[in-house]
Amino acid sequence: MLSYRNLLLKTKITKRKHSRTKHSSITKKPKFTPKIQQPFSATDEDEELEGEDGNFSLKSSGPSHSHGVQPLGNLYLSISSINSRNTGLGNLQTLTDELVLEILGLLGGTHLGILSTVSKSFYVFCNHEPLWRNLVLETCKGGFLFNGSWKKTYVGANKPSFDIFSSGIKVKDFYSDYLFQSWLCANLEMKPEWIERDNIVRKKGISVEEFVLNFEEPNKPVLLEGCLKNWPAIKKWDREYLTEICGDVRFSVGPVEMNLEDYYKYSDQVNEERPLYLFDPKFVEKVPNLGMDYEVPKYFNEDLFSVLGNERPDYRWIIIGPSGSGSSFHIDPNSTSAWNAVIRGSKKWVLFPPDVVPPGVYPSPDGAEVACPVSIIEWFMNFYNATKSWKKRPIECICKAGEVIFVPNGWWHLVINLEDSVAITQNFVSRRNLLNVLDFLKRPNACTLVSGTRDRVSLHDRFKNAIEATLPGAIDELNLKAEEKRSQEKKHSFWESVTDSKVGAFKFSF
Ligand SMILES: O=C(O)CCC(=O)C(=O)O
Repeated sequence: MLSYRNLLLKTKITKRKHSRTKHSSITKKPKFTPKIQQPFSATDEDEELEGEDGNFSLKSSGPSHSHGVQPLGNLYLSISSINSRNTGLGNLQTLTDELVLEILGLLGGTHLGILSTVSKSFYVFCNHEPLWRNLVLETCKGGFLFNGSWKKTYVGANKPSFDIFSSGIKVKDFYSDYLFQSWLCANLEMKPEWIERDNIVRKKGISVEEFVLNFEEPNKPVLLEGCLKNWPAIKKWDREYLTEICGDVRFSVGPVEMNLEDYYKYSDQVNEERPLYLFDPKFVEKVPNLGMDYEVPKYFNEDLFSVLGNERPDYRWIIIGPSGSGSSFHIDPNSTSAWNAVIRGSKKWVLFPPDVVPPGVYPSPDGAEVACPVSIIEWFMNFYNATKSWKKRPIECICKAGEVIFVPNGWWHLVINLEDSVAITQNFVSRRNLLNVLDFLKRPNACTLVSGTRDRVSLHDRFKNAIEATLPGAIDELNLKAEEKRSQEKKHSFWESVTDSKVGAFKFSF
């Protein structure tokens, strides 16, 4: 029986390279002081936890094993006041949990296995699933068959004669916020109130001109309904079809490459904080038939990076992932805009405009790195509520199969799959964001900021020259228009500063 009373949770923060590739992230040591969260208390055994703002439900698919780890707050209510986390670590107890895990991350599977027998504390730390996940990804690359847990997968692949306990041992009196939260985030269901807010503008059957005028030009998100009706993918792309047509082709899945069948076997069973996500920019080159099953919706036909031919940066991705997978807060690469079309499943989106950094997200001053909570669910748990009282509330929606969302350039966005999902996304440059993109590519730190291409520093010049050759005068024309717009805005804001526009009366004062 777990009794989670007075739970104090910390936000685990990870720092990731930002805006460089769509979905490659590097977890580094946190740089920011974790926030302390409100107390929780638990009622039922492993099924439901109660927080200040209501109940948290655990996934019914069988929560992964917690090894009995309890949040630190529970220690203050225990009779014994012994934390076996500390007694079992000896002099190493002064290290933070993150540091202990970082050190254990230097060990191979055999030593991790041996160390886990030293004390209850080492047993819990050495069984931390992300350690085994790293070992599997390092040793097997993408060639593994997931077997219920990462530890079992590692042992099955590397020491097949070994028999390991099928269910983990529960340790008494082990208190750690870090490990508890990691387990909790892997096993929590999304709460209904995190999902229900839907304030995006939805449009069906609008013309391209309306789209440009009302959404692309003012850089506002919109959800477009009904524009995938003619995509063969909508009818064809079920799991059976995709696995057959893709065969042994390997797709990018986080740091490794996997074939679709193995990836589906993994995603069927997985319960982890940040499930591996299939996110492949070369899917059409790898399986040309996939490219024939969809076409770019008419709103996004202008695709100026195409002037670079094969030298263009990555721009289209197939995205496949289980419920709970997704993309944590980021801005899209190279100042491009994007569309994301859901073919199967559904996705919850949270978007903030370029001038509002989402709570819990800390970009570095040059924008090259972003620190944010380790998992998407952790962001919801610890920061979503804060957005309710913000002046600039985020745009939110659920994008369902058959729907497309337009993500304007510079907007922060987070996405979590609410079901097993398949989607296509493309990033693009049109005349509306060409100047932004050129500015971005010219930044002094372009070599760290630009993504999706090897030749980061010269991309600006190559792109500009190719545009000038293909669309002579277009850049000058856009610059002129932008200049006119700026001076209009200046005039406007001067006029506003001397008048009270609401009542229509002058407010000169001397
Ligand atoms: O996970 C997703 O579908 C969202 C992808 C995304 O945010 C992106 O491609 O920038």
